[in-house]
Amino acid sequence: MDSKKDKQVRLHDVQPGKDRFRAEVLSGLRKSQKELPSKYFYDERGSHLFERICTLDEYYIPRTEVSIMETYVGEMVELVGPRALLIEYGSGDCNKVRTLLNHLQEPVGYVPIDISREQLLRVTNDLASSYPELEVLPVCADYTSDFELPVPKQPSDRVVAYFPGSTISNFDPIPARHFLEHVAGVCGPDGALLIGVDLKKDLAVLHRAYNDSQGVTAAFNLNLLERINRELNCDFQLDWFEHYAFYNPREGRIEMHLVSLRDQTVHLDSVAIPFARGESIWTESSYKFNLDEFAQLAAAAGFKVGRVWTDEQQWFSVQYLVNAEGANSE
Ligand code: AVJ
Repeated sequence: MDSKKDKQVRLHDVQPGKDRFRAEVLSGLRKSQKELPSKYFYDERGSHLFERICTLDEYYIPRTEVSIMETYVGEMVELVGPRALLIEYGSGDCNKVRTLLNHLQEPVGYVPIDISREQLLRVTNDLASSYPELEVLPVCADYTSDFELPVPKQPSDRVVAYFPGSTISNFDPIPARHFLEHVAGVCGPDGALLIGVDLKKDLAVLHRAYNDSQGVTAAFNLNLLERINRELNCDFQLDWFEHYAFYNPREGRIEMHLVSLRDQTVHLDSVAIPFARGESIWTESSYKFNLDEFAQLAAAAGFKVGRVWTDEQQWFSVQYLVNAEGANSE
């Protein structure tokens, strides 16, 4: 018997189709401030580039979050309790969840959700071999849209969502509230959300994190245009656009843009899209919070902050949110 084959996990695939991609690109490029949704960064190449960003010294998020997870995982799993169903939004390379899985008591299942199909397949097969007892139920989806979650074979005592990496930073305030409301609904009254939240800090540190010296973030940003060229019938000239990222203190967010270096016209099928020199496409926002601001956002979505763990410098936080009305809120 081929035991390797037995461990192959089955992927539940509701990835957004090409039509949706094309429609979102077109409507974004027709706005007066042109924009593209940041979720489309993560094709195969984009996911690789993001993994490289995560190894950069300047990009402090992953190592800070990992150190918080490793220091406090005992307290985290104690709050989660036994027989939990763990749902991860944007599982990426599935590395951070291993810290939790190594300590959780008899988790009944793990549902990683990610938009990057190839990466999801690759990493969930590895994960299933590392945790042969665990039921792994991957879902390829845009988790900002509605889709059905797979049901594990064993009943769970609690549904806990895991949303690391401060991906919540990519949402504008109102969509962020809607997303958290949705997660609160998925977890139910006894459930919880363990979430990584990036904090406000020295502006030079923030600036460097999105303007790394090796240009990996620039390549990650520009790859979005390359992907659009490749997957849609489009003719962006990559060297006529430049990566531009800055902190907007009024809005409390990093903004990433791609700035047109000349007057030019780009075509998507038969649609001509004019660019003036200096005009930008806004490709990503990355909101930074202080603890009060995030507690307010959580409260607006029906969550109560149960516990906050941070690093010594208070650069990053991992937070355990519970249903504000649920049994665990006291
Ligand atoms: C994955 C959304 C947390 O905003 O810091 C990294 C993505 N963009 N470098 C972030 C990103 C540019 C990242 N998040």
